[in-house]
Amino acid sequence: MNLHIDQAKRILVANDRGGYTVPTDRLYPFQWNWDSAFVAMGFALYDTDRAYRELERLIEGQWTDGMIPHIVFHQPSDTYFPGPSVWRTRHTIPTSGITQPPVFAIALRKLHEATGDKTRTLPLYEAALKWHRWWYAARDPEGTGLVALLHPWESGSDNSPAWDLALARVPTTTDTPVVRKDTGHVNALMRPRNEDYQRFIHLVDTYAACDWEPARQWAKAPFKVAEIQTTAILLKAGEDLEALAHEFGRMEDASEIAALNEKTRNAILAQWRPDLSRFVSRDLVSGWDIEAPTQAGFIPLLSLDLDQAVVGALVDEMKAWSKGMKVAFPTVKPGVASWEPKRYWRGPAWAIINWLLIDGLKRNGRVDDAEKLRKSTITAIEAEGFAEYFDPVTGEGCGGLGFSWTAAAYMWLV
Ligand code: 2M8
Repeated sequence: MNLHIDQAKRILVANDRGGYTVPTDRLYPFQWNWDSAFVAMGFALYDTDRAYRELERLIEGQWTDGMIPHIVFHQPSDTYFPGPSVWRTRHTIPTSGITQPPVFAIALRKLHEATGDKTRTLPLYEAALKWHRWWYAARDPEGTGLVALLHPWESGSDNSPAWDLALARVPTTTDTPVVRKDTGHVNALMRPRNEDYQRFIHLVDTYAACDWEPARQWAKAPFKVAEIQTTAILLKAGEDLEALAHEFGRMEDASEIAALNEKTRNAILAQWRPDLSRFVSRDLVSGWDIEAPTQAGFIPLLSLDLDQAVVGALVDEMKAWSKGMKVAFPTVKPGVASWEPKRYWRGPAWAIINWLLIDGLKRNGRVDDAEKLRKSTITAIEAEGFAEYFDPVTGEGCGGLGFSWTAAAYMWLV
């Protein structure tokens, strides 16, 4: 019996708030979109009913236009900022007004494979397809195949150096007073800086003034990034939705999704930069490539069967970043000026990112490299516990503790 698996399950019990799981107590007291998808995959290993509940509770927050918001505020809590009164979305169940990477359909396919329960999977498939269409309609209105983010929080990698240039154009003025709660729970040195929060909230104010209407937001957005990590995840979700559509005999859905997948596959391939050995995002305000060296550039491994020359270059680059690190994989290239090994998405290693990379390495035939990354992740968690993330230099567990997606990742990877 692996005691760590027991502990991981206990974390998910402790973070249960009635059929949904908070990322961790107090720091994140609501249901987060991609956290719940990772958690559902963890539950799928031993409690499929609970896994379905996790996804069912998340879609209670789905908007009529198809968006599944990044936070669903099922019950009030005063330990988090910004809460529902800042978002002003006027949704029946209070939610935020932005979204997060679409891991949901990836989790749903795994869950369906575990149960074969069409009755329970089908409504979730419908919700996922509606959201998939929303991504293309609202976040790629020009039909490029890459989807854009209008807020760094949508990436899940909130203060990544990838946003530094694009975010610098966003004013620090806000209509809403910024009253941070996060730095009361964890060390401020591990969190985004105050000016980041000013800009995050400036964006929320801007979109609330557009009544959260996608076309108005698109026209007004001071931050607009066609993002490679989210698009790569969307493509994997598209592959999984296409497989479910076939399974359910939904042939029209299947061909619609296949066409979107094909367009996105080509669009991602066009973002390969051989001189950087990475894929890059594009800043749609300036029209420039985003060259900041972050983990996002490797995530296309997850959803593309790449040429071996490209895989070789990606893997060599990944190895160079991991060299001398106690824990792989650093989310920013060690040694560059923006690298801060303890500060959130500016350098630390995250179990869920490793999970995506491990799947991507396996898909592209790099089983040994996947195995090394798997061991590094497991070892870090067993040494330090189920922390939100890890300092790759020292291995120290950082951020929130008793963290749900780290528990789910452990169960999946061990
Ligand atoms: C972090 O983001 C939230 C905002 O969504 C925050 O800092 O308040 C990110 O790590 C994000 O990826 C994650 O989903 C969320 C909850 O774990 O926390």
